[in-house]
Amino acid sequence: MLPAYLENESQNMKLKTLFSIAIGFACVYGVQATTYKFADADSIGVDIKAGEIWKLGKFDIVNSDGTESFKVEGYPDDDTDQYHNGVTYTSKLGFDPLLMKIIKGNISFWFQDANKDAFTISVDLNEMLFDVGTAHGTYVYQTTSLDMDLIVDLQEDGIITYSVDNKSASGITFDYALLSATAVPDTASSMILLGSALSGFAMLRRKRS
Ligand SMILES: [Ca+2]
Ligand SMILES: [Ca+2]
Ligand SMILES: [Ca+2]
Repeated sequence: MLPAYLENESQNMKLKTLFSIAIGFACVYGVQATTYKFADADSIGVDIKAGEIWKLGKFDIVNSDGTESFKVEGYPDDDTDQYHNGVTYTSKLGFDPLLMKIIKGNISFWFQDANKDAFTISVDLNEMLFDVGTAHGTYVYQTTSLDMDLIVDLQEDGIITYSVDNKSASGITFDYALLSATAVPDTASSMILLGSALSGFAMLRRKRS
């Protein structure tokens, strides 16, 4: 058995190592301009009749919801910039609402109208209503950036729900939905974590002395 003071020495070494790891962790989280990319790719494939509201949409960048990825198919390929035909989108999960902060994001929806008739669709993201106006045939709705309400909604739990209200006189097919978001480390909560690690360390010291 080791003399008591030697045991204490090795305990101190361990604590010092822990301490410097905690500092290193805080530096990585707090100083570097790390960004995280998240996405939820949803393959929908539902027909929504005239006047019907489809309410099952959910973007989730924390947990998987069944659709891992989709490839845009059956859209005009003469305008790839608009329809992204042939492009595959894959979910990237793992957002942590406590440790990360959403800074921006965007949403895309793909719709088709078999008859090429004019139709109107509203996309409802919780309380947010987007009127996409009158469209002809194939339509892609895309926001360039999430607004503040949506960012707050997403930040809270990594989830945004959406529904589609088909206000046109004919049926539509809702093919795909995509959410992309960018997050950065939340320095404030990292510092709180470091703070509790430090006070734990201080308590250990007091207990042993
Ligand atoms: Ca989803
Ligand atoms: Ca999905
Ligand atoms: Ca939410």
